[in-house]
Amino acid sequence: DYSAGLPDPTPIIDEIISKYPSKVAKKRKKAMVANDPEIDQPVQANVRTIPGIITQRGCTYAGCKGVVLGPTRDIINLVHGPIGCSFYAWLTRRNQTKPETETAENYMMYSFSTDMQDENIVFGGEVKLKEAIREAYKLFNPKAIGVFSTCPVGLIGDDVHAVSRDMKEELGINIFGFSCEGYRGVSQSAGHHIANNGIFKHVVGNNDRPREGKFQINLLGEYNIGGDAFELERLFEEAGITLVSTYSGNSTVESFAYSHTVDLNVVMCHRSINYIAEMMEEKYGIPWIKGNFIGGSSTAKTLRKVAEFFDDAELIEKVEEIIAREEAKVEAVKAAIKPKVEGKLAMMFVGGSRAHHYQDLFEELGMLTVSAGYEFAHRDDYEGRHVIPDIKIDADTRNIEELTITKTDNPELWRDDLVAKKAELEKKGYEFSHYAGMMPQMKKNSLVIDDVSHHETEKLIEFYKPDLFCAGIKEKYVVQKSGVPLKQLHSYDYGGPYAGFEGAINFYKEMERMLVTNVWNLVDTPWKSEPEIVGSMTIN
Ligand code: CFM
Ligand code: HCA
Repeated sequence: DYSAGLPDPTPIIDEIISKYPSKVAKKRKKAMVANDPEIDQPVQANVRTIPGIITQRGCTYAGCKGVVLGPTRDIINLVHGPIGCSFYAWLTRRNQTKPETETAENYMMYSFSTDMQDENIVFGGEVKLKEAIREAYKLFNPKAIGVFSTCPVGLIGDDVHAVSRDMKEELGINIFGFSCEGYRGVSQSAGHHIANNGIFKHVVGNNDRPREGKFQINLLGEYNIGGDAFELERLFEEAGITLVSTYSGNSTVESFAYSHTVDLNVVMCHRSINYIAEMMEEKYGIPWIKGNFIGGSSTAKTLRKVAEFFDDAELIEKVEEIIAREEAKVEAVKAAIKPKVEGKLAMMFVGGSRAHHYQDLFEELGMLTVSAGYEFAHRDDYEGRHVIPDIKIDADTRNIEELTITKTDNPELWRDDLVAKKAELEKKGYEFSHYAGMMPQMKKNSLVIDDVSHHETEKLIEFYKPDLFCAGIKEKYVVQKSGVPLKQLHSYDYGGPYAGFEGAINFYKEMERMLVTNVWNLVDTPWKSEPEIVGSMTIN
């Protein structure tokens, strides 16, 4: 019972790292912080995982191909590499899409790969890549093809950019490559950056179509996992806000090409897409604000922020009407479920934004987050500083292409009016580009851990005996075998949507289903009652 406050977790940290060799212990300790929301404390983040430690992290290719470009339906995402890299990045994330018509381009049900073989590793794979591009073009006649590099591509030196340029010229469609080899960064994060730079360079700004609608926004960092984006689209549409493009849930590259014509960017997952927001601001004068649609009150707050930006009486009234109606539904379900789950303890170790955003939902239910961390976020995501990312080169991406952003040459497109509006609102105390991180929101003495390891996960469960652990598929069954239910905050365990008002209702019900049950008390590890089988192995 932590109702009187959480205990200082320093002894827990010390015990966790006591199993490590001293050099490793020293390094891991820097990634663990006893939180104090009142003070700024550094947390080690975005550094290489120590070899030998079982991490939750994925690779740079996963961040580029799977995460950022994966949900975009009208581009052929061709993976240059062994077949497994393409197969395992194919819709496992549960990103949904809804083409405008039955015949509209949608390649998401296909998995494209050059299926690299030993021969290509020895003699080079560029010829095979060209043939694959020609074949895809002939079969599907797409408007764009993206080529994604897997580890072997960088190791053998195939030039996906030169191949893409040649094929673009030969076929006359937009073809571009990504140097997103899995090993390029320390995690998925480098892949986000590479993807953002590539889309910005090759797609954004290709179509200066005239404005449509009075209030135009892009939603950045919303990937339509389990249908989240559909729920948000519903709200924007009713409010009369035109959602020009989403990066990249339920998206098209066609819409990316004119996404620079909006008035405002609303950034949901800051970690994966902040680069696009910053580049659009620098080149086109489009301001961005941080938003969060996880939780009923966060959704209401973000909708109000958007309406406030447009400063239009009719819009503000409409948004308030939607909030009042939807919040009544949310409140009714919450009132029924909250008493059953209040005071329960949660832990969450996921990605680069959900481990923070989902804390809002738990807070709404009166649950306490005792420990949390990201897999691959950067310090700003934890500490909540004002973010000015280096958009030219990032140390963690090493050989990333240099991308120099300058104010657009076309004066029509540089939005002086928006820049002036932003300045005016800033004077009123309105915060732009400000990102409130995870730590200022978490309770005193909660334990923040970056890139948590398998050993640390087991220890945390022993210490805190949480009622719920939130992570991904690799953690799920290990945690459940220790008698603690695990909710996947990546794929939502086949559920969702969890964003917006309807999403909050779905999530509350899911918490009731998972937490108000005795089944977990009945689970015991088999080795407690049966002796461990100690085998011997003979190698002939
Ligand atoms: Fe952003 Fe995401 Fe996440 Fe992410 Fe991911 Fe994901 Fe995630 Mo899995 S973009 S950082 S790289 S919110 S795929 S939709 S669930 S780790 S917390
Ligand atoms: C990724 C994708 C992932 C993995 C989820 C998990 C996702 O990082 O490559 O480990 O369960 O959301 O699908 O984050």
